[in-house]
Amino acid sequence: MKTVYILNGPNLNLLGKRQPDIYGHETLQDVEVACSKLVEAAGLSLRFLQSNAEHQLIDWIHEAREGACGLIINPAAYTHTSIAILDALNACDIPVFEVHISNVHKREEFRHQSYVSMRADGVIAGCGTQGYELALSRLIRLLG
Ligand code: DHK
Repeated sequence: MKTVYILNGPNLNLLGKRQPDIYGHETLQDVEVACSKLVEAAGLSLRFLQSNAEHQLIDWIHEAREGACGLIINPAAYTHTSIAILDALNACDIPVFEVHISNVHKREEFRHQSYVSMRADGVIAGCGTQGYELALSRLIRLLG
């Protein structure tokens, strides 16, 4: 069975508790449940992961490079700083989508720059946690 990877970066383990005015009230587990339903309906399997550590995200991208049919990533703050994550994504030949829960372009200037966007096939920002489902439905259509 083909596997979709959904990777989440630092502080997203606090989703639902952290700045709900910006990131909403849904937890990361709620997001995983919603994504699982879409992935299962498409006959795919899901690896849904979160880490606060850059090296762990990079190791999972390497894993996805070997075994995944597509990758969705919310790199959180590493979006704006991590050339290492960009390099890891550039080593992947699978479709890559970048998700941000908030509209980063409406926020502080340091959030306007994304290294990951230099590789992503699509970017979704400002659609709340629904952004994960939007990215997934695009990925599933591409794979179809
Ligand atoms: C999440 C974060 O933690 C921030 O560092 C990013 C992103 C935005 C989001 O909107 O999902 O700047």
